[in-house]
Amino acid sequence: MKNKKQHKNSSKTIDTLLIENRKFKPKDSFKKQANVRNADIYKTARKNPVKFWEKMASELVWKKKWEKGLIWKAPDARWFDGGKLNVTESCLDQHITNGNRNKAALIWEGEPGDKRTFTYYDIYRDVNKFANALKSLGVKKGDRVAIYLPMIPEIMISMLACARIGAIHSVVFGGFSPESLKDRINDSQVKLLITADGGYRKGQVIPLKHDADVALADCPSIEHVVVVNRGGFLLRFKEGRDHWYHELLEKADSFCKPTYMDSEDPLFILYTSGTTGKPKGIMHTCGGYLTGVYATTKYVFDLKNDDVFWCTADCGWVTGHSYIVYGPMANGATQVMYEGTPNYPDKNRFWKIVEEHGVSVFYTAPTAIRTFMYWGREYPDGCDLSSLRLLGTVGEPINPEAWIWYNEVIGHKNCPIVDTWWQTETGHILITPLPGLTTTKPGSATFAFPGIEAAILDENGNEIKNGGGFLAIKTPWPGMLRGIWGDRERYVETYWTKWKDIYFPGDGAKIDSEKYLWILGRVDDVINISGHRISTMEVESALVEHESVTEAAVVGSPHKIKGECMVAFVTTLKSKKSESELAKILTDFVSHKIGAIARPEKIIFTPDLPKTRSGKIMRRLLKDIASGKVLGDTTTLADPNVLSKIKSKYED
Ligand code: 7RM
Repeated sequence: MKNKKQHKNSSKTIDTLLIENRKFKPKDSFKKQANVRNADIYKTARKNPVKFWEKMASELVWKKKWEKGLIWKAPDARWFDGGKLNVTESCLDQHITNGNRNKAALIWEGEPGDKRTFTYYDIYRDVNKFANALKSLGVKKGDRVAIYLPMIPEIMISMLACARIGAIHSVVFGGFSPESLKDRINDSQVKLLITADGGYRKGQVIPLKHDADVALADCPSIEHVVVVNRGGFLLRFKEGRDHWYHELLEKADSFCKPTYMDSEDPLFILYTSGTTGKPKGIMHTCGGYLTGVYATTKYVFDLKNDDVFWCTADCGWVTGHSYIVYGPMANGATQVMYEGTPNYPDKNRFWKIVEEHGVSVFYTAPTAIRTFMYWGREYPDGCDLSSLRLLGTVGEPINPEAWIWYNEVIGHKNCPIVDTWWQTETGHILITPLPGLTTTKPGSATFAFPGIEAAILDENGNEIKNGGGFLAIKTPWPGMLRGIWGDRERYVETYWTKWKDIYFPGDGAKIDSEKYLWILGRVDDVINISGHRISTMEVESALVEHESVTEAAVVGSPHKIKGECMVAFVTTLKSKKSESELAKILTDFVSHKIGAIARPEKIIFTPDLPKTRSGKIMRRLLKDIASGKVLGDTTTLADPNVLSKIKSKYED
């Protein structure tokens, strides 16, 4: 741990990363007990990655063993081809007979303070019953089921119940607007929706069923709606279409024979933002995905039988799919799930939960860590965090200052930190330390997981051995996306055209002289706000839908807590409203169209936008303004005067 230099400017992640050279070795006490203790794992996996993954797959429950580990015809992979399985047998059935039957699978806390604990048998029983209920409502293998629920145990049960019968789930984050829910339902022709009367957030009830009803006015493919009774909030029911979850469960048989799937059959769709206004339905399959999440959960989080794992993500994001539902359950873990916000009723809520349930492995996002830093260390300091033994981060680059704080204030310098890089598309962690082996550097996700080949390439596909470029994944991996729902062309175009047969994740990165990887952030029109991917195009198209807006350009700007935030530059029709009134109207409008997470932080009204002579908006220059940078090349502007006007307006 040389060089104790303090980094004051935490927002300048990229600059800070350049001078970061502190190192943290795993402690002997951790190394001795780690699930991976021998660095040969990297060598063995590199020699024969498919064999490495086959070994991991063989630890899962298969109905029929695969014939071929991998068939790769870029950009299409078939993992464990010919194999048959139902993922719920690995996640549930095996635990009913292997000694985990009465083990706590899920320790849940609602935001108001209500608590429920489910053993593996409890989850198994409810999943079986709900799977039967879904069948009785006509859901068949391959049908799509949307899930629009708060973070309550039923979200996990619903996902697993779909998997039990081979239905494809599409979880839509509860914070998304009715419009967003509608688009996702219609894009994949969803047959049944699972929602709740409401859920708690920040002490308030989020009226999910009400919002779902708004969406469903325009969703002709929906036949049935199942409603979980979360809080007894008064509701309108549509006769014949709407059903109570608890009533269905009461009537259902307690065993549902699993539907056996081909390894390559779809398991779920999850929508994520891309560079256009339309979200992409990322498709994942059964055998490869489960193998990837199982292996990474076991080796990255070092899970042991008596660990208490808490991943703070929402199941509406891929992190909740992989590291709440499928990875931990396949490992037979005990987990904590929490419904609400970290500051309800007070800013110590997370640390109270850690203390009360003895959380030992904790996985959260850098934006949350920066928020905790900002609130002050008295909140964690007031709680007993001695049960923690491993910490993780995901979602965005972590600035070294936040990393050090996490290590000292939460980990008491006693917990390795795993900074894990991956995407909705990758399905599972691809770049990460192995906690018992890797010497970490704050801000670096370190090295590719065994069996993964990552590199930094330039525009032409030449490898960069020391310095910056684009992150690339050179060989297929089991949890990789198999496509975008209904859009083959976009799949090929987005991920597989930059270089030949090499996956392009859309992130900039650098590699240092010791081969450590440093992920720097998106290089496309996607920005990362609090670990959530938001397409600037999506927000632009929402803005121009408003009657008063003629043009809009949205760019990312550095933000102390959120990592990035959105700044919208808009031109409007003449209006009697003041700019602040209009700004409020427009932020509410975006929130209504997409969801509160997509709200612009700032709206700048300008009579004109900077354009090239051919009429293209030069977002790059707006980004420079919004980041307080020196303006880049302005020679191609049609009217250079526009910029100074916008600039002075921005700095107001
Ligand atoms: C899991 C998840 C993916 C994008 C990805 C990156 C960024 C994620 C890290 C990270 C730096 C990390 N899926 N990202 N993890 N950047 N270090 N450890 O977040 O599909 O929602 O987002 O997030 O830009 O491309 S995601």
